[in-house]
Amino acid sequence: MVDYSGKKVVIIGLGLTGISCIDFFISRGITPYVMDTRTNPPQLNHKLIANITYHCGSLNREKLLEADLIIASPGIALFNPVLNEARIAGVEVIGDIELFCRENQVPIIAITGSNGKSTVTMLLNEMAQAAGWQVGIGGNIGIPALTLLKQEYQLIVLELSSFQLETTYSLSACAATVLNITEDHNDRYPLGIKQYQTAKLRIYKNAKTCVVNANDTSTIPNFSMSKCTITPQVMLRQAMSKQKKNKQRRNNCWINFGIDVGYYNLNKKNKTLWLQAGKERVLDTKKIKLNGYHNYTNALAALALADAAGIPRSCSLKALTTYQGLSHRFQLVFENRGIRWINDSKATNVGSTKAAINSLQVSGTLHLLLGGDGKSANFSSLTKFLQGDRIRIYCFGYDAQQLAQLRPKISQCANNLQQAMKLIIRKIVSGDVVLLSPACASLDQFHNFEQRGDEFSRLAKELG
Ligand code: UMA
Ligand code: ADP
Repeated sequence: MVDYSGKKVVIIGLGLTGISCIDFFISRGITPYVMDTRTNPPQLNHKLIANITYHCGSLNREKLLEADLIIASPGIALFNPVLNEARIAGVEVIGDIELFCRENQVPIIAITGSNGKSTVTMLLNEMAQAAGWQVGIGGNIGIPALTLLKQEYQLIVLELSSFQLETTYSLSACAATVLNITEDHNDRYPLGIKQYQTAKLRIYKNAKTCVVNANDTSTIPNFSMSKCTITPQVMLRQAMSKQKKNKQRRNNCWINFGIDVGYYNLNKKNKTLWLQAGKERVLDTKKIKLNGYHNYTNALAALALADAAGIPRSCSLKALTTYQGLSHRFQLVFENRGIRWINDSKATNVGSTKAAINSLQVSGTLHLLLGGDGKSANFSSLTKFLQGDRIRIYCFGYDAQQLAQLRPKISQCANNLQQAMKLIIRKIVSGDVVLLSPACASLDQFHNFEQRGDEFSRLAKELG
């Protein structure tokens, strides 16, 4: 247990993370100082705040410079000038995951990536439970990691965002993965995708087994994401051989998964798609409850992590055949008169919307709802997924106009989701699919992606 006694601790952010940090320090006899840039953060009424001094509406420079230790919530951009000033003045700035890692003694499986983190985290939860293990899950999935210190576990599965990894130094996972890297959070990474990638790759530091995506070389360290003239296969070989050399130095193990390539791979044999581990076919994908190619790669990654953590293979495979997936992720919420309504509200970046379109089979027309806050994304790579005359696009929210420009002739703009869905209802016929896979965050018009997904589902049932 780390001794923080006598330290002046400042916590920034009065959200889920901030509350869990306040609780942690109080339990160790330290009263932290708390600040939040919002004037009236909702957690201000929390019982833990009762005896705590706080400052709201801005960052309090004086208090930050006086501190010994600053705990920054993931929502706080580290390039904030005041925070930078404190760092330069020698104040230690860390996050809740770092606090957790310094205390934790239980093996950790750590998961990051632009998409699929929650799904893979939940799959590992199911796999470990199928083996009868006491397993705890936390991190970006919505359960602050520090709350996991309150119970005994045999295994902890952490979903980690790039924001959380930026302030983490002591993570030492038994198995870690970067599932994939596609553009996201441009508003937080002014230096571009390389900066975002660097944050994500921090997950491998000290990890015993590193699980990389053979189809996505940017998940492999020492690999430049800048334009390259060699083929992805050659790039992958080079990067993996570099890793093998590192392995001898650092005694860690590298394993890969992918479609058609990788140790854990998706393989077609006699029209059947199999999950394969090495040379062995381990599961017919028809038995997997989750839909879509992207979920098959999630299953492969989960299997690789579970094997590395020592979960019996038979238990992991059983979990893959029973787990139904989380709400708001490519979820069929209503079907009537031959029309399917799919809620993929958690698709908050371009990569996840591409995965949804790739996984769909539509006999009629696809009515695609795009919109929200794109977080400064460049949407142009979506265009090639929006081709043909069997697709119509309906845009809403902050980035509606920009999204409609991807294919102006088949796009319509509306003020909000409800109006956009009213436009759709006049046109749908049997065989069509209505897909909410917005490629944007929801925060411009909703509290969160769950509220957006719930509104879609409600309207689907009401209108459809
Ligand atoms: N705040 C400031 N100044 C800022 C930004 C935030 O004072 O510049 C304050 C807010 O006013 C608020 C508090 O900080 O009072 C909220 O902190 P936060 O935004 O860090 O959110 P938490 O409630 O602590 O939730 C965080 C994660 N949120 C973010 O990373 C933005 C949650 O992930 C995570 O579940 C939770 O910790 C528990 O670990 C959410 C998320 O959107 C789901 N993650 C992003 C994503 O998945 O794309 C990365
Ligand atoms: P995350 O926690 O990283 O946001 P989720 O499992 O919650 O990931 O899924 C978020 C979105 O990404 C959903 O729209 C889902 O359908 C999509 N998705 C899930 N796995 C993948 C993947 N491997 N590649 C691309 N998109 C994915």
